[in-house]
Amino acid sequence: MSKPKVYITRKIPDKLLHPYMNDIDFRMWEKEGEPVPRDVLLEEVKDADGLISMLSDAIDQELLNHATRLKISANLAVGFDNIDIEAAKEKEVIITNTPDVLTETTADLGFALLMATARRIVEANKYIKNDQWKNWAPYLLAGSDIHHKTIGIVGMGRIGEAIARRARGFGMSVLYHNRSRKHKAEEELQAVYTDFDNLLSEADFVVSVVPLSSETHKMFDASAFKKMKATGIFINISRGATVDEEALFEALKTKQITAAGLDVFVEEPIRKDHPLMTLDNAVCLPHIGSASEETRTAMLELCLENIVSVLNGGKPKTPVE
Ligand code: 8YV
Repeated sequence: MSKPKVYITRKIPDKLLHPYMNDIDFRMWEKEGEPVPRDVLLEEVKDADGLISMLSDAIDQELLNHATRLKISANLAVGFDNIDIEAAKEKEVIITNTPDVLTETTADLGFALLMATARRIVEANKYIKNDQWKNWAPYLLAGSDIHHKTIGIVGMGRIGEAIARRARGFGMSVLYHNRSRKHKAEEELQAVYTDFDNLLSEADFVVSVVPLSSETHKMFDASAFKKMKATGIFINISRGATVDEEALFEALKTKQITAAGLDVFVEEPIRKDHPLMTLDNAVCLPHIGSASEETRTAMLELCLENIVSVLNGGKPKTPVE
């Protein structure tokens, strides 16, 4: 009997595959600098039993129609907005994600953006390297304090809670908004539930960690930014499409809000000439929330465990249900 085939849509280290190579025929897209072309992916899934996909791969009806042997698609992310879950269910393709293993790393990055924007780290780095540091002045590159300020977390899931824990370590007050109340976070982290509008107007730092859905699409729009403090800082580590980027650009350009730290964008990779790229008060990152060596390895190992279990007739460890 031939081995089952698993296709991986990006290059990953061979050493992660070694434990399974006797039983599985792994194929992957080897070119690091470019994503797998859609026609190649559609061809590869035709005889694949398993797939490891990334957020930028659309696992949609068309792909699922091509993938007649596919039993499982393991998404290398906690989010799965790139996947047509209903279509996968209909085709009886199991979808898995990578919750928990990336929680703390992604919260670290959220906090890194918060600190970088509040203390103007990127501007300061550019300033010194551009040889602009000729004198010391009392308010040279003065930012805003972080400690003892108020953070407003929109989306109090696992990552939201991990951010709240960090914020408490900085002596911050924590406000949150979520579909449902989180009693554990309220008791253990003194997180205070509030409605969205109040969070926007009270928080010094507004952090979006909310999953993308029809309700959260563009929830940070012109009216949301108007409600924020002029000293307010907006951080987005969830999905670009939770934000109206034109409205955010206007709010930053006109100093309606002070700064933004953005790890995610409506279109990824974002274009170099995108208006947000022109602003000194926007710190922008290429979607690296979970990108530590340790966490990306843990995420890949989890994808592989899910695939091996399903191909051996077992249950996936972290199914999307
Ligand atoms: C992804 C993310 O892991 O987990 C998510 O939902 O947004 C990131 O951590 C990364 O973009 C790789 O797909």
